[in-house]
Amino acid sequence: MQLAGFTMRLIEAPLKAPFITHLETVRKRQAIIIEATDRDGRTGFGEADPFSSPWYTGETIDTCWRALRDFLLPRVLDDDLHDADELEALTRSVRGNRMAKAGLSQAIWDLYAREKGCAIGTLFGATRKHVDAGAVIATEGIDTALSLIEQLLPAGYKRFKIKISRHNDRTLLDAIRSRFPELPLMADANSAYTLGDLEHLKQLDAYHLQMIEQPLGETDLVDHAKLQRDMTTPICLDESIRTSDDARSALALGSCRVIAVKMARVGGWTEAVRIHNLCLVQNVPVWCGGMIEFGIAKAHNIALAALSNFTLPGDLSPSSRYWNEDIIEPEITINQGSIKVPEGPGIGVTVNRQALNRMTIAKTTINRQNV
Ligand code: OSB
Ligand code: MG
Repeated sequence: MQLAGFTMRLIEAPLKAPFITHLETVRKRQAIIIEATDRDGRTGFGEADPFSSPWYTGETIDTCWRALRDFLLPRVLDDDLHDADELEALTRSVRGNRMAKAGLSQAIWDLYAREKGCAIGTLFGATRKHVDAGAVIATEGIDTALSLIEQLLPAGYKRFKIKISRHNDRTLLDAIRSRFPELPLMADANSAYTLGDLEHLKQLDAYHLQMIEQPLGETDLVDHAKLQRDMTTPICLDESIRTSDDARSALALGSCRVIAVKMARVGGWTEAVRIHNLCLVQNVPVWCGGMIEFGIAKAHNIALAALSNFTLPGDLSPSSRYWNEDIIEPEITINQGSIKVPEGPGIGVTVNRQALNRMTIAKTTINRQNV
């Protein structure tokens, strides 16, 4: 590939409803849209999805913007990137900043796939034509949670994930299980517990959850292994898996039986696929995690979830779940709990430039000559 430059846009839009966890309430979402352009004028799009404050990972919109503008994009434009596969090695000298790297990785791979005229997932061995949709319930109050589940049921979501914490877990799960005894249900704790809560956590086995996501510390592997030995509910790791080395360690220690793969958390396509492949050979199922993302990252996620070991429904929902208007055309839709994997070149959807411009609050362009 012959890169000409990048345009970064900071966008912002309100969520239809607040996204509430015990760590933070998100009301409006910002993201960094990265557009990579080659010398033939073709473009590829990526989306970096840190939050405005560092509640989920240590990165923020500000750190990401600077990592991209000052280090990652100049590094890529300084060198000749012949093949998208070289991106990882080229940016290895920039430590961490995985959410920034994920946005860049998406832009480069989308452009590369468009140059080749193929759907992005096929570059990584994706085969699925449809992926299962999963809903995330992140609200406050039991009645709100129950009515939201009720409201989402007709769309056919293949699983529901409820955010829990130490103070609401039992009452919330009791209420859901008495109203929906057979609902395919899992819970995400976002590190709300410690191993000191072992006896309490063992009681959650009674709710036959598909899994419990990240119950303990956000970098822990050892305590999760102890907890998994004492719980029948499978543990799924989210925050603790930042790299394929983390995944390898977690599987060696027995810290989990499932892994949530998030491109944003692990630095992009290459590392996400590496974790997928590692889990595949060890017979550990994975699913595709969400970041309350806009359509560009969502399209990348759908393409990723089309790989064979994504056997569990992920946090994949239609554009209309969180947004009044998305930045892609056509928007992502759900049909009987299923989302069609776009077949066109790259991520297979087009950026709606009018919508993108309306949401843009900052913009910068870095071309090869002004590096
Ligand atoms: O912990 O899985 C999480 C969203 C943002 C940050 C962290 C998490 C989430 C989700 C996914 O739960 C929500 C979604 O995109 O549908
Ligand atoms: Mg999670």
